Amino acid sequence: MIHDELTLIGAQAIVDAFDIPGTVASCAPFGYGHINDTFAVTMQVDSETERYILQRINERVFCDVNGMMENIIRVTDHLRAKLRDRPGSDPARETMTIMPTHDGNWVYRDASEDAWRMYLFINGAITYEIIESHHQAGEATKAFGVFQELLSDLPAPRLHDTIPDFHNTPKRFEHLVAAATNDSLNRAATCREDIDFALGLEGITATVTDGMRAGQIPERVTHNDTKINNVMFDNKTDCGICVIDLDTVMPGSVLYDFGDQIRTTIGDFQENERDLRKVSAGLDRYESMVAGYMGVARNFLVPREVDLLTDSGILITYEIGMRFLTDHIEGDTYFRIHRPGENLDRARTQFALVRDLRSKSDALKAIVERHRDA
Ligand code: ADP
Ligand code: GN1
Ligand code: MG
Repeated sequence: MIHDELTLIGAQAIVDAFDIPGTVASCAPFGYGHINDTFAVTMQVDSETERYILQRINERVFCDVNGMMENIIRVTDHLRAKLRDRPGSDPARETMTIMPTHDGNWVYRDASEDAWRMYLFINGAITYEIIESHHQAGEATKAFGVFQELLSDLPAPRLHDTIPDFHNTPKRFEHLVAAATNDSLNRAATCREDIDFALGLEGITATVTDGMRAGQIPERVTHNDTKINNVMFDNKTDCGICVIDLDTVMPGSVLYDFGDQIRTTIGDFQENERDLRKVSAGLDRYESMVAGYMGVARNFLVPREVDLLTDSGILITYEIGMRFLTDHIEGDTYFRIHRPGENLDRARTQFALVRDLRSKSDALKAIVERHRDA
């Protein structure tokens, strides 16, 4: 079944498994995620309506659904308990709420064995593919900073690694080399310059992994997929209210989290932008991002993490560029595409941003220095 093909009848059959009231009034594809199939479901309950998010979990990407859901339950329970103690917070809007099935599970398996889950819809809030102001940039980085801080005392045991080696940049590099060498679809010739660009940066791949191994960069509970459309903004206040898409919350480095925010927030262009002249990092935008993040994270970051904040943006943009390029060469089996060649376009956009960030690195690092101490 493809993403657009969930009929009302099909949706009702799935929704019936969940412990929520009413009948399905509408069900439509929702959002721009690359991995799961997401639908907004409106339930009619007497004369009222209530919305939910229904998702089919991509099990080619998330092989251990139970481990992933266990992580999400532990993380959202912890966030909810801490938010309840914060005056003025509304846990139902500031963290995800998972709806159980009638038989007490977090996932329903349909007749085809597809795995489905249901979240409460966060009303009165929006996600952006491209933000509209520096204010929103600071709000987004702050929201992820608060998320990291609230999870810093998550009790043991260690969370499951939902995707092992997710941010192991050297392994991502090796995967690209293998894909380009095998070249089973004969696509490498169409992107030789892009492959060469990626190969030329091998020297930076281990910046974070080596630092973690050496104990200079702490392992923390991190989100690992902090792109801008994974934070919701309140419609009225324009504040970042809820971090969503918790599938990759697991042990990691805050550097990859801040880096992916740089990648998706520092400019005014789409991830698949073909006009590479538009791919430019804004220094004022970065100032807002760093101010928003450091206002919270200054309390817990170690000096080495602050040193590497700007480099983390270069590193993860490079890493994700390699992942798009690898997927293009291997036949687009991982990231959802909407047109042939989209993964190659996405890779080229990432590499253009890597070039731009590297050329502005001194100015960007000076911004971090200005915000290092309160
Ligand atoms: P993916 O893993 O495919 O990226 P997400 O979980 O990020 O899927 O969901 C895709 C989009 O659906 C998000 O960018 C957001 O716009 C919307 N969304 C997800 N969860 C909710 C929610 N609980 N309330 C409102 N919108 C949501
Ligand atoms: C995927 O799920 P989504 O669309 O938020 C991917 C991220 C990439 C991102 C690139 C589990 O994120 O790692 O950075 O696409 N998620 C997974 O847009 O691979
Ligand atoms: Mg997402």
